Amino acid sequence: MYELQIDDMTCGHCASKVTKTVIELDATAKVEIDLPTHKVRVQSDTALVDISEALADAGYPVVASTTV
Ligand SMILES: [Cu+2]
Repeated sequence: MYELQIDDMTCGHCASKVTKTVIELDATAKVEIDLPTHKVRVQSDTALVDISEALADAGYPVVASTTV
């Protein structure tokens, strides 16, 4: 599981865009969003670097990430 910090994710629209971006990369991924802290938890076999790249391309750069 990855924990991503995405400061530019500020509303429900952003949250759904972030979720959609990850799901497009891995349809089996589980995405959990905590909007107040701008944190995203992702359960996926896709490499963290690929997820981060896709999110940056979608306009939501990952400012910090950890594998938990
Ligand atoms: Cu938004």
